[in-house]
Amino acid sequence: MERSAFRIAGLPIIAIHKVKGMTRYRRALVPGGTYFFTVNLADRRTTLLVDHVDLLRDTVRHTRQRHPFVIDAMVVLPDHLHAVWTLPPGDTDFPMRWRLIKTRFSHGLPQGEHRRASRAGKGERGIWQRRYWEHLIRDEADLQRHIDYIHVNPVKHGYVARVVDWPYSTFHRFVREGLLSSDWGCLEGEVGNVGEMA
Ligand code: NI
Repeated sequence: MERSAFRIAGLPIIAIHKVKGMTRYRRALVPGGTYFFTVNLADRRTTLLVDHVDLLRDTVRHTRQRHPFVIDAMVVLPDHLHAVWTLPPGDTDFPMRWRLIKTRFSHGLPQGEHRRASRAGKGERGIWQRRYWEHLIRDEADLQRHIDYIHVNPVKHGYVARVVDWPYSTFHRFVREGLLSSDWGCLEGEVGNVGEMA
């Protein structure tokens, strides 16, 4: 039994115990307020998101300052990202937030990159896929599954052998906060394929 807790923007996530090395979280879910997302680039062969990860970070920060939300977990892969967000009570406007992030990131790219990526995606707004996967988190088990899925994703996609080796992930925050150990990993079968799109 291991116990620790931390708060992000006032929302406590409490790790209550570990089962076979996996941390189980308990936190107060805001009904209707926590979502899992998969957002893809139009051209899945490009690596824009990690090539320009600082731009992406600034873009997300800029958007959050104006339209707050909590990032419960997030991972950035070269051509797509996965995230779990909690929106303020009564606010369900994640489409506006994604629109702002996608637009600002696209316009922040160096001209050459922007043109190349736009061409590949067939149009000015073609850097990102227009549609994205969204899933309303139902309960704590669902939250757990999606957070695990996010953290194991770089391994699942074959970018690294160990979860800890992928830099663009909230996994490292979880380790810092004592919620996960740095050697954490889970088998793909335990997490399943909850959120990939073609
Ligand atoms: Ni993925």
